[in-house]
Amino acid sequence: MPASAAQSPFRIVHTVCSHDCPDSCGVLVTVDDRGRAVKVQGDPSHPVTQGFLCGKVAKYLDRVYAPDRILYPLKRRPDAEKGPRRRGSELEAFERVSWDEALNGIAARLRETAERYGPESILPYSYAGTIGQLGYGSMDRRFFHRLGASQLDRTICAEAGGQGWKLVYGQKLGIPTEDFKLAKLIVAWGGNIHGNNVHLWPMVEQARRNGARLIVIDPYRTRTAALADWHIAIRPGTDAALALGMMHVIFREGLEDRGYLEAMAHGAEQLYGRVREYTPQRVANWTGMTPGEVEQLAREYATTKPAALRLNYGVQRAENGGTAVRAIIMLPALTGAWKHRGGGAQLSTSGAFEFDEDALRRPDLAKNSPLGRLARVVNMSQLGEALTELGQKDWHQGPAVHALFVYNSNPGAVAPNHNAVVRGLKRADLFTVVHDLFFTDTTDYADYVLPAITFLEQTEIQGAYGHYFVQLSQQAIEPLGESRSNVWLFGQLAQRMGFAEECFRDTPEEMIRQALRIGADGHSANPQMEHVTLEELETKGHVPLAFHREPEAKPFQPFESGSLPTPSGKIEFYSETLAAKGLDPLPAFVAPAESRWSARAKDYPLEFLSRKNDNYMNSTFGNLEGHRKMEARLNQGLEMHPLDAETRGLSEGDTVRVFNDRGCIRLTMKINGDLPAGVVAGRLDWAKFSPDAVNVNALTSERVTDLGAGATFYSTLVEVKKEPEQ
Ligand SMILES: Nc1nc2c(c(=O)[nH]1)N[C@H]1C(S)=C(S)[C@@H](COP(=O)(O)OP(=O)(O)OC[C@H]3O[C@@H](n4cnc5c(=O)[nH]c(N)nc54)[C@H](O)[C@@H]3O)O[C@H]1N2
Ligand SMILES: Nc1nc2c(c(=O)[nH]1)N[C@H]1C(S)=C(S)[C@@H](COP(=O)(O)OP(=O)(O)OC[C@H]3O[C@@H](n4cnc5c(=O)[nH]c(N)nc54)[C@H](O)[C@@H]3O)O[C@H]1N2
Ligand code: SF4
Ligand SMILES: [Mo]
Repeated sequence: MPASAAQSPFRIVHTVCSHDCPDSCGVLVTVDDRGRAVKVQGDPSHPVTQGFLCGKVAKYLDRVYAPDRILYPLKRRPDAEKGPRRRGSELEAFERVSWDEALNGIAARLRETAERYGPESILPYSYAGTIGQLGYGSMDRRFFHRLGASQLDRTICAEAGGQGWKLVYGQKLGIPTEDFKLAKLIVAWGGNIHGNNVHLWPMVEQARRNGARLIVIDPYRTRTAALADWHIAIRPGTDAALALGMMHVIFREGLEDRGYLEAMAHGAEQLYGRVREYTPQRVANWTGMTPGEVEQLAREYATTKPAALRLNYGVQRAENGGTAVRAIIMLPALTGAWKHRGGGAQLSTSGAFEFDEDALRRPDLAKNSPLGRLARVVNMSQLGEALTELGQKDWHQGPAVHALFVYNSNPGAVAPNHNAVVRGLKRADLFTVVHDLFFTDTTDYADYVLPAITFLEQTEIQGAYGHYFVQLSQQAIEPLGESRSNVWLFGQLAQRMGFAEECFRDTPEEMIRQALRIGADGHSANPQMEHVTLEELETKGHVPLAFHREPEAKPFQPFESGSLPTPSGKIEFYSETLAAKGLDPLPAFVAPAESRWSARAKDYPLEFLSRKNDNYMNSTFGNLEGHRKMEARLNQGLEMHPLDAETRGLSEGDTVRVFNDRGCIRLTMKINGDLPAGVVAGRLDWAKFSPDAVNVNALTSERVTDLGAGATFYSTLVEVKKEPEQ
């Protein structure tokens, strides 16, 4: 080692960004000799990270060392009411307690609740604050299974599309991210690549330098759409119609790949019968396109090879989102796009990572719970109902919810039907614990607030939903103050509850070995990870899955040939699984119950998109000044087409009330052509930043998607009126 390196006061630690983003970047953290992180940078050796980070995480030390981080456990003061607090005044509602006091107090209350109402009256609520394998679901699940608490159906993001994908292909695999650079046509369908999945963008740029075209299908002119060769501003919730119309044209013009269909697909004949109804004219009436545009898109898609679809999650936030995803992903099967490297589709690559989740989560512990079985399941996309109506409706068996344990999530901001959620959270008899790093819209209702940590402060193992690399995230710095990881918290609580099972004492290192099924020879026994060792992960930080080890010599082309894990072993256009449930086995377009075609539209005629922010991660980062400033430079407020503004007599800068029968939010008018007439948009922000302590989710509903019972954030009708002058 050169003398200078030996004496360097800095060390560089390989970590992994654990935010809920497809890119799962390798992040190199520079730590000084006092143990303080002084710099973060993208890992240049990671083929997808390519040495850069998004704008949010490039400023990550602002989050790690934010002055308002919660650094010790807190307990609500007896006289402090639950409810929204001004930023900066949250601490007034709490008193500092020791971890001992907090853990004992929580354990006692959980025990009492379980005895009095049954353990299913306790509801854990978590999502993707961290997507590391341990932090997302391990010790926490062990704890709640053993306790007999209700299980949470984690539907808020990806279930509709996930189920749609599995019905057609059996497994969530897709084009390797790096291979998008080989495509000659890229269609971003309901995905904001530039804003939400920025490490795919260099591949798109490279493809375009080689002559590829980029088409974006999105009602909103996102950064990605503004940079596209063709932006199709489709009406929300009409994607299934467009996909079926494209298939109509493809069959009509003989552009399908007969040989591929013969070998790989099930139900092509039936699909042909179905799509005959979807003429370009009818599809144009639904989507707002012209019939000529539907035809042009179908021809360009079917005749350009390789053609890559980047289908992201925008489509499946509509009520018919599961079917829409199903219909769209049939396109590359119909044209044989999977045969060409760089062709096919990508929704998520997560199906490729088969970590040993049962070993991490131990569902078998439910047998040791007072129930002696797995507990009932509550849908997280219906938290408002769960907190206010459960126990009163016969469709949800079991007791009302009397204790709520929130971690990895901020339902006070992100859950649909905000006002119902808040009514539930305000219940004086509801015992609420929140484990987070900041005072959020949810901590304002907590009885205990516990301090959590960032990905710099723990050891983790992580896959990805936007690439094929397993990564080890090493602890770069000590947890700040008394903050602690999810694994530590639930391990400790288990001790206080008197759970004797050995697994509650596992260390993160032991759990990483379990997730990887590390055998006596030091190798993983997981599918596609046979070559993975901890030593290699420690040295390199990232290791590709087996099928992606030699991408040039042996490229991975999913669904090019062979048998699939579907009931027929083929790509399923026609689903016997759905038929057996009495559902339509073929895709069809059904207009959402909240759309311009529904009766509700008489009262609430505008389709409302409650969108994400380019500089936040859902609600995460929304409290940081620097991130707020970056976001403020973009369009904020209520965005509306000039025609809709004119009919309502609204001008730029007016304060307006955006409302429906679920709620109302006041926003400032922004008139622009970034969305079609009839569609308006607002951004997901923290409720506590608005004067009325509500956010866009005051308008969204708890209605769920056709497949997977997911949330329907983008199927929402509203009306907009000028706020009367005071
Ligand atoms: N910067 C940033 N990055 C993120 C996130 C974030 O909040 N900010 N969130 C992360 C998370 S949790 C996820 S799930 C992913 C999501 O990544 P994306 O799927 O890209 O996310 P969305 O922004 O929800 O939706 C994409 C686009 O779909 C459009 N859309 C809405 N309705 C429809 C429709 O009916 N049809 C079509 N074709 N398009 C429609 C929206 O206008 C939006 O621009 O991004 C992750 N990355
Ligand atoms: N209107 C509208 N609503 C939406 C969406 C939308 O597009 N529009 N998007 C939806 C989607 S796609 C999703 S995925 C959900 C996201 O919903 P959530 O997963 O709840 O996402 P975040 O808002 O990022 O909140 C995550 C919280 O976890 C905390 N956290 C981070 N790391 C840790 C940790 O290690 N331990 C603990 N205990 N906490 C941690 C963070 O500080 C943050 O407060 O929101 C949904 N809500
Ligand atoms: S949020 Fe996404 S793009 Fe940004 S650093 Fe994390 S993984 Fe990478
Ligand atoms: Mo998400």
